[in-house]
Amino acid sequence: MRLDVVSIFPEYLTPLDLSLIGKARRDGLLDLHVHDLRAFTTDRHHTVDDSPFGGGAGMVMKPEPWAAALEHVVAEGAGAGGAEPHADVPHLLVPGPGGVPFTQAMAHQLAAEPWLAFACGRYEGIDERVYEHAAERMPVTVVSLGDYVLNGGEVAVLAVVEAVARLLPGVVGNAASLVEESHEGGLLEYPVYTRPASWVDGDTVRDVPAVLLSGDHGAIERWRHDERVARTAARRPDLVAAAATVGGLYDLDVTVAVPADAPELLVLQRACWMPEGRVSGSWRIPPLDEELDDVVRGLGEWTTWVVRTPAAGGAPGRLVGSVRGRLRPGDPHVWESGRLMVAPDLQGRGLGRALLELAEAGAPATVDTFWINTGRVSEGNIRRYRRAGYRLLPGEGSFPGSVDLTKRRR
Ligand code: 6GU
Repeated sequence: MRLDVVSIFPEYLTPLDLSLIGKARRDGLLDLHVHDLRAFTTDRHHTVDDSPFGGGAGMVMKPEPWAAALEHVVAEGAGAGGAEPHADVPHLLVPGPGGVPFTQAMAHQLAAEPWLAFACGRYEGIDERVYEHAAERMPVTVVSLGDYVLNGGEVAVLAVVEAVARLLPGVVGNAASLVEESHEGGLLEYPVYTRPASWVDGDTVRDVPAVLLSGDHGAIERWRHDERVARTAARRPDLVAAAATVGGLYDLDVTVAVPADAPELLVLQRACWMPEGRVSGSWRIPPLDEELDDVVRGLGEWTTWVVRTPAAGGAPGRLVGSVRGRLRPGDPHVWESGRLMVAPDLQGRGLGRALLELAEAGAPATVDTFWINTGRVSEGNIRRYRRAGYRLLPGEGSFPGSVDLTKRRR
């Protein structure tokens, strides 16, 4: 990937020589070029700013040096070729507090591009005509790190480059450490511990949670999942609540399932898969074969969303629907959805469709294929998945008596 950064403080970007990003540069995975905007001025004083038309505080960056700098970047980069062929023009990113929020999903999108350029503004901003000039020549995106104000775009470039570069193949050693992280899958990371198991911290003894020393991998996974859910609810209720805005689910509470939901989930899945068992003549269907322990274990292996009617009179609402999703183990490109269920008395109102969309929305940006499985005899399900854009794969599905369906992510 080629990266160009234009700034009046090129030294601000020197941290990009360090650590994994520096190594990626030395390994030839990142081809980073930093340009001094003042090199593109024509006056003796290398002036890059002037006072704003219409009055007001501060200074505005002049358009001409920016146009010259961008022209230089495009000419140099397009001629470079290099080990990796890239596009004729870069995708220009302009950091600023008025931009679209930079997210992990955007980092994944940018990581797929061959050439990014960054225009670091300072002062009150860059003359608006520079954006018009650039947009006639290349894709332009204004990005913001969050709702606060920095003095210039350089710190944001450090953040964006690090977030993007670490997603490139070969930059971070362990691919599994990428998919497991905070913000992938919509939940924050679980807490981590290392030796000593019992830390004598002055007068206080601080022990690592016993489950982590138990050697019971199922219990450890469940504990970690519960910690992620609890942390997300406490620190980022917006991430849990985001799910609740999906169309068709309004008026219902959507949450990520916890083990306390398992008994109701078990009852609902038995009610929902009973018809399939009757039609197929077999009760050896996983959702009918499970006991409470199996359902609890499933909560550790998948992100499961449950839908409840609103709580009333101190009583929790009724669990009326659920769906679950996960990255296919070992394959960050495939998102598996399953256990889509709607209480029999609420079927036919679009709730199932909304739940499927909810599960798909939980997929991280690495995902390019959605996968789902249903009983071969479940013609209604197959029809509904087809309407949602899935195609039936030929032959036997992943379980006896089942079919697999997939769709490309848009
Ligand atoms: Cl990307 N740039 C600047 N200058 N300030 C910011 C920002 C970016 N994100 C938040 N504040």
